[in-house]
Amino acid sequence: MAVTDDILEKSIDPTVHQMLARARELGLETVWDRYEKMLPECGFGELGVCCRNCNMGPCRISPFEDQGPQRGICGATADIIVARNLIRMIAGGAAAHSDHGRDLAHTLLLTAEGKGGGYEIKDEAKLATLAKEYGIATENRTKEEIALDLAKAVYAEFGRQEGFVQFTRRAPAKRVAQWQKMGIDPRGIDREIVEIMHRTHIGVDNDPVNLILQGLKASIADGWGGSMIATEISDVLFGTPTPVRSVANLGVLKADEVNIVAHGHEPVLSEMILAAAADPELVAKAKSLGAKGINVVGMCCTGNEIIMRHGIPLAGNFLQQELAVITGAVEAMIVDVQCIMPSLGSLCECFHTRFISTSYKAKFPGAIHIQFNEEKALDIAKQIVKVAVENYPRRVQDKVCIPDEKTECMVGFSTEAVIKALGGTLDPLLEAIKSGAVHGIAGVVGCNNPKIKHDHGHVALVRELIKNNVLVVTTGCNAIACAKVGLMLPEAAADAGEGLRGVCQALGVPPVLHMGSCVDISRILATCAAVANALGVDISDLPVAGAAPEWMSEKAVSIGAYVVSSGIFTVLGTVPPVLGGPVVTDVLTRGAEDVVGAVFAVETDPVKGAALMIAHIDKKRAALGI
Ligand code: SF4
Ligand code: MSK
Repeated sequence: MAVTDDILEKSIDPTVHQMLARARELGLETVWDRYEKMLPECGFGELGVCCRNCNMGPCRISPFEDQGPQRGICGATADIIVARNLIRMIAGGAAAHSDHGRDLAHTLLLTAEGKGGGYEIKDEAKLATLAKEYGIATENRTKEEIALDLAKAVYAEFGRQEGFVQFTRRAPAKRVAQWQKMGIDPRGIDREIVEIMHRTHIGVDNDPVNLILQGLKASIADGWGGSMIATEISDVLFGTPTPVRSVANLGVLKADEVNIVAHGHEPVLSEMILAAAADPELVAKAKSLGAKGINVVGMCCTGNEIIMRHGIPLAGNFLQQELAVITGAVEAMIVDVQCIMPSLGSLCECFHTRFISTSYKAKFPGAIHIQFNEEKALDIAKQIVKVAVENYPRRVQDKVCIPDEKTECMVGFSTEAVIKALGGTLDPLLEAIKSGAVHGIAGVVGCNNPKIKHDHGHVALVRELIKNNVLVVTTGCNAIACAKVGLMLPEAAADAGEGLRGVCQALGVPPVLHMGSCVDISRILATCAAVANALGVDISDLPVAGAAPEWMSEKAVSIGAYVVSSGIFTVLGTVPPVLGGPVVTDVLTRGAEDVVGAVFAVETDPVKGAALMIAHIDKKRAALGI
């Protein structure tokens, strides 16, 4: 297997180098090959100036005034088209996160009604906290009675027509007042998403700024609504994460066990897969077929969900999903929704791997579909695990090639766990920020993207931040990248600046805190809100910044929009498709300051991206007089 120079350029991760060389040896195509075949990518698409919103088109606007059309057939300008396209991306992302939240609400409802096939309420303290927030009586009531009212209350957030989404009121009063002033305080989660689809239909909203405001409104309904519901209800059902040690990278696959990769996003399925994999009958069956046991590992955000609650090893992030199959050692790739490449079907056919889809919302060519149903959750999970176990004898040993690399990590820093690590109050963190030992806080999140050297954007940016005493909180594929290079160990404090190093060493925590999956960016929002409320300021006054160094998904667009809408300056490491609209670009990078107190910046060099974040933190510190 030859690791050539061009392979070295694709990732900083040695497992990726090894598996890409292996893919070439076997004549298999990966996401990187398909990316290269796609080049040059469509210039109109990159600028965001193509429109297919009606069948008079498709239309595309020429970036050169004297060469080609400057308006669509209906008369839409480049800015109208760019704004419509951008907020349709937000609608897609907000819908994905929020449907995740809805599924959790549904599971809570079934569990409260005694119909949850194996689920139980694990965090009663959080249930009580949320009940109080919603004004639900708790005295002399069973946890199921309280949970039923809570499930109905959060369910109602999706279809609400008027009023506000309850969790938005966790934001500082000044922030809520600004949202109300600008008309972007969301009414109901679904309503704001639907309104984007209406406004972007031909002949409806043709004011780029008005369109973007609706995009921000829907994104707030995601971050402070759908995503926050997903996080909070997951905690009620599966437990609020606390720090736990585990390992990350493809080396977590085992040569002598049944390997099951749980990939996707929602913990509803993966929690039951874990329970099923511990079933004595299935373990005995695996042993009878020659395996030493059943090894469940996570991929992408499902991986984040189960590593932070159970310490289950994490196989990798978005760009590693195909590579896991190419190890030849995966008996089953089990998926639910989001970030699952449709290429997995044909790739699994080159190996013995069973590709198992489980959601009626997400079917794939080449997959076996076993429909998951919360009411019979454990039974169906056992059925799925059985397929994996029975597949073990079909493994072709000559095809097995598992990289050695795996790195230890400490994960599971929910807001509650952070406060506990601080001794029960935010005060030590506030003092550290005031003294300058912690210069600021950065939320670094988001995907991988073959446009950028895999994990380089994430790791280089995070290293630069901690070197400059900026505490990093992270979720999603950034979290996985950081775990794989050892940045999530308390020992990584040695790589931090002197102030941050001292704080981390005193508390025994890493300088990069794992806060969970993509929906758990809501934990970052809640932490920022708690800090701002403690200081009596708005989030936009805090020395905090955000970044998505390798983002690619529509969910990331919605995330970026709600993070900026929450008052947090955000650096994007891949260029969003907006540059064809000068008004839209100006609103996002300058004008938004007057609307929400924060803007986007685009910087493809991660070290320069970190410098922008640090400069922003400097500015906020100076304004606070610290
Ligand atoms: Fe073209 Fe306008 Fe139709 Fe879009 S909505 S495809 S710009 S005519
Ligand atoms: S999994 S949305 S690739 S972070 Fe949440 Fe990773 Fe992005 Fe999916």
